[in-house]
Amino acid sequence: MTLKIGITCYPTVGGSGVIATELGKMLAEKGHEVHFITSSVPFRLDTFHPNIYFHEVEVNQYAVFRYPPYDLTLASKMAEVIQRENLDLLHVHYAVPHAVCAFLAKEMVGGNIKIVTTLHGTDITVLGYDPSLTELIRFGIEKSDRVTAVSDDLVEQTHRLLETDKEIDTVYNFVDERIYYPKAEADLRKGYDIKENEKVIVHISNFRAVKRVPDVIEVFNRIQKEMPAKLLLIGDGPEIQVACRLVNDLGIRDRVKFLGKQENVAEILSICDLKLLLSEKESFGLVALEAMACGVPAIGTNIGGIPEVIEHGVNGFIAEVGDIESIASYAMQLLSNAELHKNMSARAVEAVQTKFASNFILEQYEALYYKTLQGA
Ligand code: GMT
Repeated sequence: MTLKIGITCYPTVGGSGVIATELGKMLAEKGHEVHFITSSVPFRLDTFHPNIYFHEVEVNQYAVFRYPPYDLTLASKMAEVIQRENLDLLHVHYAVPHAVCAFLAKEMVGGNIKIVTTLHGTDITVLGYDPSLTELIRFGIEKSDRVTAVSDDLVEQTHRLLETDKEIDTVYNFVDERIYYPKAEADLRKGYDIKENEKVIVHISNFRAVKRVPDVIEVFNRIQKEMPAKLLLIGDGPEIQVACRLVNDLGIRDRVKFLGKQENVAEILSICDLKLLLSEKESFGLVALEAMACGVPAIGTNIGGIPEVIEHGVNGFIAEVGDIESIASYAMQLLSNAELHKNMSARAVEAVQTKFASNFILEQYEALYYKTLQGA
Protein backbone atom coordinates (compact mmCIF):
# COMPACT_ATOMS: atom_id res chain seq x y z
CA MET A 1 0.00 0.00 0.00
CA THR A 2 1.41 3.39 -0.93
CA LEU A 3 0.91 6.36 1.37
CA LYS A 4 0.22 10.07 1.13
CA ILE A 5 2.83 11.77 3.29
CA GLY A 6 3.22 15.43 4.24
CA ILE A 7 6.81 16.50 5.03
CA THR A 8 7.76 19.65 6.92
CA CYS A 9 11.30 20.82 7.59
CA TYR A 10 13.24 24.06 7.49
CA PRO A 11 14.01 23.98 3.76
CA THR A 12 17.26 25.90 4.00
CA VAL A 13 18.70 24.40 7.18
CA GLY A 14 21.74 22.09 6.72
CA GLY A 15 21.51 18.42 7.54
CA SER A 16 17.88 18.21 8.67
CA GLY A 17 16.67 19.91 5.47
CA VAL A 18 18.84 17.57 3.40
CA ILE A 19 17.57 14.42 5.14
CA ALA A 20 13.91 15.48 4.96
CA THR A 21 14.24 16.24 1.24
CA GLU A 22 16.25 13.17 0.29
CA LEU A 23 13.81 10.97 2.21
CA GLY A 24 10.88 12.61 0.41
CA LYS A 25 12.54 12.00 -2.96
CA MET A 26 13.18 8.33 -2.17
CA LEU A 27 9.64 7.81 -0.87
CA ALA A 28 8.31 9.32 -4.11
CA GLU A 29 10.50 6.99 -6.16
CA LYS A 30 8.98 4.06 -4.25
CA GLY A 31 5.50 5.15 -5.29
CA HIS A 32 4.37 7.16 -2.24
CA GLU A 33 2.79 10.56 -2.78
CA VAL A 34 4.91 13.17 -1.04
CA HIS A 35 3.69 16.66 -0.14
CA PHE A 36 6.35 19.11 1.04
CA ILE A 37 4.72 21.76 3.24
CA THR A 38 7.52 24.27 3.71
CA SER A 39 8.29 27.99 3.56
CA SER A 40 10.25 27.65 0.28
CA VAL A 41 11.27 24.86 -2.08
CA PRO A 42 13.80 22.73 -0.16
CA PHE A 43 17.26 23.39 -1.63
CA ARG A 44 17.87 19.75 -2.48
CA LEU A 45 14.49 19.37 -4.23
CA ASP A 46 16.20 19.74 -7.57
CA THR A 47 14.50 16.97 -9.52
CA PHE A 48 11.04 16.69 -10.97
CA HIS A 49 8.94 13.71 -9.93
CA PRO A 50 5.21 13.26 -10.54
CA ASN A 51 4.75 12.00 -6.95
CA ILE A 52 6.23 15.15 -5.40
CA TYR A 53 4.08 18.15 -4.53
CA PHE A 54 5.10 21.44 -2.96
CA HIS A 55 2.79 23.58 -0.80
CA GLU A 56 4.30 26.91 0.12
CA VAL A 57 3.77 28.32 3.59
CA GLU A 58 3.43 32.01 2.79
CA VAL A 59 3.83 34.06 5.92
CA ASN A 60 2.34 37.52 5.67
CA GLN A 61 3.64 40.46 7.63
CA TYR A 62 0.67 42.45 8.98
CA ALA A 63 1.12 45.89 10.46
CA VAL A 64 -0.74 44.85 13.65
CA PHE A 65 1.59 41.93 14.46
CA ARG A 66 5.11 42.58 15.62
CA TYR A 67 6.27 39.16 14.33
CA PRO A 68 5.17 37.26 11.21
CA PRO A 69 3.14 34.21 12.45
CA TYR A 70 5.12 31.38 10.75
CA ASP A 71 3.93 28.67 13.14
CA LEU A 72 0.23 29.48 12.83
CA THR A 73 0.40 29.88 9.06
CA LEU A 74 2.18 26.52 8.85
CA ALA A 75 -0.42 24.77 11.04
CA SER A 76 -3.20 26.20 8.96
CA LYS A 77 -1.47 25.14 5.69
CA MET A 78 -0.92 21.66 7.11
CA ALA A 79 -4.63 21.36 7.97
CA GLU A 80 -5.60 22.56 4.48
CA VAL A 81 -3.29 20.05 2.73
CA ILE A 82 -4.27 17.16 5.03
CA GLN A 83 -7.91 17.63 4.11
CA ARG A 84 -7.62 18.51 0.43
CA GLU A 85 -5.03 15.81 -0.39
CA ASN A 86 -6.33 13.25 2.10
CA LEU A 87 -2.91 12.69 3.70
CA ASP A 88 -2.22 9.59 5.81
CA LEU A 89 0.49 11.14 7.92
CA LEU A 90 2.73 14.12 8.54
CA HIS A 91 6.45 13.54 8.97
CA VAL A 92 7.91 16.63 10.60
CA HIS A 93 11.51 17.49 11.43
CA TYR A 94 12.07 19.16 14.86
CA ALA A 95 9.67 19.09 17.81
CA VAL A 96 9.68 22.88 17.98
CA PRO A 97 8.03 24.34 16.12
CA HIS A 98 7.06 21.65 13.59
CA ALA A 99 5.65 18.87 15.81
CA VAL A 100 3.66 21.48 17.73
CA CYS A 101 2.29 22.92 14.45
CA ALA A 102 1.43 19.38 13.30
CA PHE A 103 -0.47 18.76 16.56
CA LEU A 104 -2.44 21.97 16.05
CA ALA A 105 -3.25 20.94 12.46
CA LYS A 106 -4.32 17.50 13.72
CA GLU A 107 -6.73 19.12 16.16
CA MET A 108 -8.07 21.33 13.36
CA VAL A 109 -8.93 18.31 11.19
CA GLY A 110 -10.57 16.36 14.00
CA GLY A 111 -7.62 14.09 14.85
CA ASN A 112 -7.68 12.27 11.54
CA ILE A 113 -3.92 12.22 10.80
CA LYS A 114 -0.82 10.61 12.31
CA ILE A 115 2.31 12.57 13.24
CA VAL A 116 5.84 11.20 12.97
CA THR A 117 8.52 13.53 14.36
CA THR A 118 12.25 13.25 13.71
CA LEU A 119 14.61 14.91 16.16
CA HIS A 120 17.91 16.23 14.78
CA GLY A 121 19.33 17.66 18.00
CA THR A 122 18.29 21.20 17.32
CA ASP A 123 15.51 21.01 19.93
CA ILE A 124 18.15 20.19 22.52
CA THR A 125 20.25 23.13 21.27
CA VAL A 126 17.20 25.43 21.50
CA LEU A 127 16.67 24.18 25.04
CA GLY A 128 20.23 25.23 25.90
CA TYR A 129 19.50 28.78 24.72
CA ASP A 130 15.96 29.10 26.01
CA PRO A 131 14.95 26.77 28.86
CA SER A 132 11.49 28.40 28.91
CA LEU A 133 10.69 26.25 25.85
CA THR A 134 11.24 22.94 27.69
CA GLU A 135 7.55 22.25 28.25
CA LEU A 136 6.69 23.05 24.65
CA ILE A 137 9.43 20.79 23.23
CA ARG A 138 8.30 17.96 25.54
CA PHE A 139 4.69 18.60 24.47
CA GLY A 140 5.64 18.40 20.75
CA ILE A 141 7.42 15.09 21.36
CA GLU A 142 4.73 13.54 23.54
CA LYS A 143 1.88 14.53 21.23
CA SER A 144 3.59 12.92 18.24
CA ASP A 145 2.33 9.45 17.39
CA ARG A 146 5.89 8.28 16.82
CA VAL A 147 9.26 9.89 17.39
CA THR A 148 12.63 9.10 15.86
CA ALA A 149 16.08 10.56 16.52
CA VAL A 150 19.16 10.46 14.31
CA SER A 151 21.45 8.73 16.85
CA ASP A 152 21.28 6.64 20.02
CA ASP A 153 23.05 9.49 21.78
CA LEU A 154 20.28 11.91 20.84
CA VAL A 155 17.64 9.44 22.12
CA GLU A 156 19.46 9.28 25.45
CA GLN A 157 19.95 13.08 25.64
CA THR A 158 16.30 13.75 24.82
CA HIS A 159 15.10 11.36 27.53
CA ARG A 160 17.50 12.85 30.07
CA LEU A 161 17.22 16.56 29.34
CA LEU A 162 13.50 16.65 28.65
CA GLU A 163 12.61 14.13 31.32
CA THR A 164 10.28 12.28 28.99
CA ASP A 165 9.82 8.53 28.75
CA LYS A 166 8.31 8.73 25.27
CA GLU A 167 9.55 5.83 23.13
CA ILE A 168 12.07 7.17 20.60
CA ASP A 169 13.51 5.01 17.82
CA THR A 170 16.94 5.66 16.39
CA VAL A 171 16.89 5.94 12.61
CA TYR A 172 20.30 6.96 11.30
CA ASN A 173 20.85 9.47 8.54
CA PHE A 174 21.94 8.39 5.08
CA VAL A 175 23.24 9.77 1.80
CA ASP A 176 22.13 9.15 -1.77
CA GLU A 177 24.81 6.70 -2.90
CA ARG A 178 24.05 7.58 -6.55
CA ILE A 179 25.47 11.06 -5.87
CA TYR A 180 27.97 10.44 -3.07
CA TYR A 181 30.62 7.97 -4.25
CA PRO A 182 34.35 8.24 -4.96
CA LYS A 183 34.68 10.11 -8.27
CA ALA A 184 37.76 10.57 -10.46
CA GLU A 185 38.20 14.35 -10.41
CA ALA A 186 41.83 14.92 -11.47
CA ASP A 187 40.95 18.17 -13.26
CA LEU A 188 39.35 19.58 -10.13
CA ARG A 189 42.62 19.12 -8.21
CA LYS A 190 44.37 21.11 -10.92
CA GLY A 191 41.59 23.72 -10.84
CA TYR A 192 42.23 24.26 -7.14
CA ASP A 193 45.97 24.39 -7.78
CA ILE A 194 46.65 21.27 -5.72
CA LYS A 195 50.03 19.75 -6.48
CA GLU A 196 50.40 16.03 -7.02
CA ASN A 197 52.27 15.51 -3.73
CA GLU A 198 49.86 17.58 -1.61
CA LYS A 199 47.35 16.05 0.82
CA VAL A 200 43.93 17.65 0.90
CA ILE A 201 42.07 18.17 4.17
CA VAL A 202 38.47 19.34 4.14
CA HIS A 203 35.97 20.81 6.60
CA ILE A 204 32.32 21.57 5.80
CA SER A 205 29.96 23.40 8.14
CA ASN A 206 27.81 26.43 8.79
CA PHE A 207 30.73 27.99 10.69
CA ARG A 208 28.87 28.31 13.98
CA ALA A 209 30.99 28.38 17.15
CA VAL A 210 29.94 24.79 18.04
CA LYS A 211 31.76 23.54 14.94
CA ARG A 212 35.11 24.71 16.40
CA VAL A 213 36.61 25.73 13.05
CA PRO A 214 39.71 27.22 14.78
CA ASP A 215 40.55 23.67 15.95
CA VAL A 216 40.38 22.52 12.33
CA ILE A 217 42.83 25.27 11.35
CA GLU A 218 45.17 24.51 14.25
CA VAL A 219 45.23 20.82 13.32
CA PHE A 220 45.89 21.70 9.68
CA ASN A 221 48.70 24.03 10.73
CA ARG A 222 50.45 21.11 12.44
CA ILE A 223 49.90 18.81 9.44
CA GLN A 224 51.26 21.29 6.87
CA LYS A 225 54.48 21.63 8.88
CA GLU A 226 55.12 17.91 8.35
CA MET A 227 53.89 17.34 4.78
CA PRO A 228 52.74 19.36 1.75
CA ALA A 229 49.01 19.96 2.27
CA LYS A 230 46.04 22.18 1.48
CA LEU A 231 42.91 22.86 3.55
CA LEU A 232 39.53 23.35 1.87
CA LEU A 233 36.98 25.15 4.02
CA ILE A 234 33.44 24.80 2.66
CA GLY A 235 30.47 26.78 3.96
CA ASP A 236 29.86 30.14 5.55
CA GLY A 237 28.56 31.48 8.84
CA PRO A 238 29.14 33.66 11.88
CA GLU A 239 32.67 32.43 12.65
CA ILE A 240 34.12 32.85 9.15
CA GLN A 241 36.01 36.04 10.11
CA VAL A 242 37.54 34.35 13.13
CA ALA A 243 38.71 31.54 10.84
CA CYS A 244 40.18 34.02 8.31
CA ARG A 245 42.05 35.90 10.99
CA LEU A 246 43.57 32.73 12.45
CA VAL A 247 44.68 31.55 9.00
CA ASN A 248 46.40 34.90 8.40
CA ASP A 249 47.97 34.98 11.87
CA LEU A 250 49.42 31.50 11.33
CA GLY A 251 50.84 32.61 7.97
CA ILE A 252 49.16 29.79 6.04
CA ARG A 253 46.82 31.82 3.79
CA ASP A 254 48.38 30.34 0.62
CA ARG A 255 47.51 26.81 1.79
CA VAL A 256 43.89 27.41 2.81
CA LYS A 257 41.02 27.85 0.38
CA PHE A 258 37.74 29.36 1.57
CA LEU A 259 35.30 27.90 -0.96
CA GLY A 260 32.13 29.37 0.58
CA LYS A 261 28.79 27.59 0.14
CA GLN A 262 29.03 24.83 -2.46
CA GLU A 263 26.32 22.69 -4.02
CA ASN A 264 28.23 19.76 -5.52
CA VAL A 265 30.30 18.69 -2.54
CA ALA A 266 30.56 15.07 -3.77
CA GLU A 267 32.94 16.25 -6.53
CA ILE A 268 35.05 18.27 -4.11
CA LEU A 269 35.08 15.54 -1.47
CA SER A 270 36.39 13.09 -4.04
CA ILE A 271 39.68 15.02 -4.31
CA CYS A 272 40.17 15.06 -0.52
CA ASP A 273 42.22 12.77 1.68
CA LEU A 274 40.81 13.58 5.11
CA LYS A 275 37.67 15.14 6.59
CA LEU A 276 37.78 16.92 9.95
CA LEU A 277 34.61 17.27 12.06
CA LEU A 278 35.74 18.64 15.41
CA SER A 279 32.45 19.98 16.80
CA GLU A 280 31.53 20.23 20.46
CA LYS A 281 27.86 19.39 19.65
CA GLU A 282 26.72 17.11 16.84
CA SER A 283 23.80 14.74 17.05
CA PHE A 284 24.94 12.83 13.94
CA GLY A 285 27.38 14.64 11.63
CA LEU A 286 25.94 14.13 8.15
CA VAL A 287 28.96 15.83 6.56
CA ALA A 288 31.20 13.05 7.90
CA LEU A 289 28.96 10.45 6.27
CA GLU A 290 29.02 12.39 2.98
CA ALA A 291 32.83 12.35 3.07
CA MET A 292 32.95 8.66 3.96
CA ALA A 293 30.64 7.88 1.03
CA CYS A 294 33.22 9.53 -1.26
CA GLY A 295 35.97 7.34 0.21
CA VAL A 296 37.33 10.04 2.54
CA PRO A 297 38.05 8.84 6.09
CA ALA A 298 37.07 11.31 8.82
CA ILE A 299 38.42 12.32 12.20
CA GLY A 300 35.65 13.37 14.56
CA THR A 301 35.21 14.34 18.18
CA ASN A 302 33.97 12.07 20.93
CA ILE A 303 30.61 13.78 21.36
CA GLY A 304 26.98 13.27 20.44
CA GLY A 305 26.36 10.85 17.59
CA ILE A 306 29.78 11.20 15.93
CA PRO A 307 31.21 7.95 17.41
CA GLU A 308 28.17 6.14 15.99
CA VAL A 309 29.11 7.37 12.50
CA ILE A 310 32.92 7.16 12.59
CA GLU A 311 34.26 3.88 13.93
CA HIS A 312 37.54 4.60 15.70
CA GLY A 313 40.49 2.83 14.11
CA VAL A 314 38.27 1.21 11.45
CA ASN A 315 37.04 3.91 9.08
CA GLY A 316 38.51 6.98 10.77
CA PHE A 317 39.51 8.24 14.20
CA ILE A 318 37.76 9.70 17.25
CA ALA A 319 39.47 12.14 19.62
CA GLU A 320 38.40 14.34 22.52
CA VAL A 321 37.04 17.83 21.79
CA GLY A 322 39.89 20.36 21.60
CA ASP A 323 42.67 17.75 21.76
CA ILE A 324 44.54 19.31 18.84
CA GLU A 325 47.73 17.27 19.36
CA SER A 326 46.01 13.86 19.26
CA ILE A 327 43.91 14.85 16.27
CA ALA A 328 46.97 16.09 14.38
CA SER A 329 48.82 12.89 15.27
CA TYR A 330 45.95 10.69 13.98
CA ALA A 331 45.80 12.82 10.83
CA MET A 332 49.50 12.42 10.11
CA GLN A 333 49.35 8.69 10.84
CA LEU A 334 46.58 8.35 8.25
CA LEU A 335 48.04 10.69 5.65
CA SER A 336 51.54 9.19 5.76
CA ASN A 337 50.49 5.54 5.50
CA ALA A 338 49.02 4.75 2.08
CA GLU A 339 47.99 1.22 3.08
CA LEU A 340 46.14 2.43 6.20
CA HIS A 341 44.46 5.20 4.21
CA LYS A 342 43.31 2.79 1.49
CA ASN A 343 41.92 0.43 4.08
CA MET A 344 40.06 3.09 6.07
CA SER A 345 38.72 4.61 2.87
CA ALA A 346 37.31 1.22 1.80
CA ARG A 347 35.81 0.63 5.29
CA ALA A 348 34.23 4.11 5.17
CA VAL A 349 32.47 3.36 1.87
CA GLU A 350 31.43 -0.03 3.25
CA ALA A 351 29.77 1.58 6.32
CA VAL A 352 27.80 3.90 4.04
CA GLN A 353 26.62 0.91 2.01
CA THR A 354 25.64 -1.24 5.01
CA LYS A 355 24.82 0.40 8.37
CA PHE A 356 23.74 3.66 6.67
CA ALA A 357 22.49 2.30 3.32
CA SER A 358 19.73 4.55 2.02
CA ASN A 359 17.42 1.66 1.13
CA PHE A 360 17.83 0.17 4.58
CA ILE A 361 17.02 3.53 6.24
CA LEU A 362 14.08 4.10 3.87
CA GLU A 363 12.65 0.71 4.84
CA GLN A 364 12.95 1.62 8.52
CA TYR A 365 10.95 4.82 7.99
CA GLU A 366 8.33 2.99 5.92
CA ALA A 367 7.97 0.29 8.59
CA LEU A 368 7.50 3.02 11.21
CA TYR A 369 4.85 4.72 9.08
CA TYR A 370 2.85 1.49 8.66
CA LYS A 371 3.13 0.64 12.36
CA THR A 372 1.96 4.14 13.27
CA LEU A 373 -1.02 3.94 10.92
CA GLN A 374 -1.99 0.58 12.39
CA GLY A 375 -1.81 2.16 15.84
CA ALA A 376 0.85 -0.36 16.91
O1 GMT B 1 24.43 21.38 12.68
C1 GMT B 1 23.70 22.29 12.32
O2 GMT B 1 23.96 23.43 12.60
C2 GMT B 1 22.44 22.04 11.51
C3 GMT B 1 21.55 21.01 12.16
C4 GMT B 1 20.19 20.90 11.44
O3 GMT B 1 19.21 21.09 12.14
O4 GMT B 1 20.15 20.58 10.25
O5 GMT B 1 22.16 19.73 12.09
C5 GMT B 1 21.62 18.75 12.94
O6 GMT B 1 20.96 17.75 12.14
C6 GMT B 1 21.81 17.06 11.22
C7 GMT B 1 20.94 16.08 10.44
O7 GMT B 1 20.35 15.13 11.27
C8 GMT B 1 22.93 16.34 11.99
O8 GMT B 1 23.79 15.68 11.08
C9 GMT B 1 23.73 17.35 12.80
O9 GMT B 1 24.67 16.66 13.58
C10 GMT B 1 22.79 18.15 13.72
N1 GMT B 1 23.55 19.24 14.35
C11 GMT B 1 23.76 19.30 15.67
O10 GMT B 1 23.38 18.45 16.45
C12 GMT B 1 24.55 20.48 16.14
